[in-house]
Amino acid sequence: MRSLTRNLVVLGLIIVTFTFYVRPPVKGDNIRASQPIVYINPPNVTDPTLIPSQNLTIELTVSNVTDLKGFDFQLSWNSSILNYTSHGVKVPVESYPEGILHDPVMELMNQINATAGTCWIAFATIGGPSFNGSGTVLSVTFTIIAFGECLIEITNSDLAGPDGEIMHDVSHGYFSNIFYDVAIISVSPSVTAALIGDIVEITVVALNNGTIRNETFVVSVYYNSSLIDSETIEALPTKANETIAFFWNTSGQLPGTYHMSANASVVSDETVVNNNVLEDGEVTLEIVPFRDIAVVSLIPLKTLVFKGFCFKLNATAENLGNFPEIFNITLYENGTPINQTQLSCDNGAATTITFSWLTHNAIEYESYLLNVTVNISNENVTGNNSLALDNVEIVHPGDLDGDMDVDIFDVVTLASSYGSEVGDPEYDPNSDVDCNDRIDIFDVVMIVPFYGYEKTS
Ligand SMILES: [Ca+2]
Ligand SMILES: [Ca+2]
Ligand SMILES: [Ca+2]
Ligand SMILES: [Ca+2]
Repeated sequence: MRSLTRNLVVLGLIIVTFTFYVRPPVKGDNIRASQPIVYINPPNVTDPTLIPSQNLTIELTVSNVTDLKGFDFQLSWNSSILNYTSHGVKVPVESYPEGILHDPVMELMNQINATAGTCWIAFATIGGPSFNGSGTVLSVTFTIIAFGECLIEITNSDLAGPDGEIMHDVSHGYFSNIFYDVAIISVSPSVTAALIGDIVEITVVALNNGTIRNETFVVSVYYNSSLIDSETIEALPTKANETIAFFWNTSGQLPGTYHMSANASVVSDETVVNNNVLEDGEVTLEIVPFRDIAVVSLIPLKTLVFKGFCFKLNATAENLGNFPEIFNITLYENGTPINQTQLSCDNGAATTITFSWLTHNAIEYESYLLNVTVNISNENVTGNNSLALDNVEIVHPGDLDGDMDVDIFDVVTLASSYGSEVGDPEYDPNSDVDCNDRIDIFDVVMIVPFYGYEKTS
């Protein structure tokens, strides 16, 4: 039973030792501190900023060794990515305190094949003491000449002591400057301001900023946080960019300022994602101006107009457009402008103005055409800009019934509304001769001088 246990322990040790020594290289290998180990330092160089033309220096290091008298190492690397520049063997420690082996040392092999990407070094201490501890064996400097990844492989590793081979672990190095990165580098709306309903073109430029892989990804463009459209970019080569035109139909949007942005979908293994979104450019949308002022009513305050006396009419204009307007409103007598004023009116609102027509030069018992017209520039609808009062008759002062004389019937007509005011049922605007909204003795007195008039021809 004891013999079986001992045999199992020995077998286990053999398996463990064998595993440590011939274990295939693994990227990012962990280093075992308790065993002698030969490794590349730094073990894992993954750095996308190491672009071609930059240098990389690695070291071959022995750690935790006892009774070391000599070594024989061979390295290999991918020479299409890493181009050998120089190297230095760090023996003995008397010359290189960070190195290994004690003086005197003999160089058995010190050979670089830059084209093949290989290195072979073998040194031994002849007659000197053994080396114990840790130290650098070799430093190699490369010039990076391409994007890619490769192992810096320890293809042979022999550590020799007085008793022969020193068992140890081996850990290869790894280099990569590969990275995957797509980005939006420009978002440009074609205009900074547009009318609602316009089509706004937005030009987006996307970049494959990665090092080795064609990228297929989706570019989406947004106004504020709302999607306008998406498009897939197929197999964009590394370091190439592509320009896409998007078209934003602004129909139905509210007036205001909108922020444009674009987004590139994240590709696999992408690490830099903050450049996948770019907000740039604003578009201010404005309402399409619709301008329309209309004269919607024209109401005379009297139906009979005494020559030489006042005549008033109320004109109401309405703003049927979509923003406030200031405009002229004009009263015409038989096509001749006789009174004009300026009005302001909010959209959707109406304004009433009272026009006075002075009739001193009018001809009695002739008909006049009065017309009120509004004018604004660039108006969308102009057919509603005028209203007319046809056949406005001028009569002799006092002829309240319009029968071409001034007699008792006219006086009786006035008397029937005597004492009334605007708003009273019996108020008759024709009888309010002086247009002061009240029918009183002054109105009577004003027509008395005309009593007895009769048109003769
Ligand atoms: Ca990115
Ligand atoms: Ca109009
Ligand atoms: Ca009369
Ligand atoms: Ca009056």
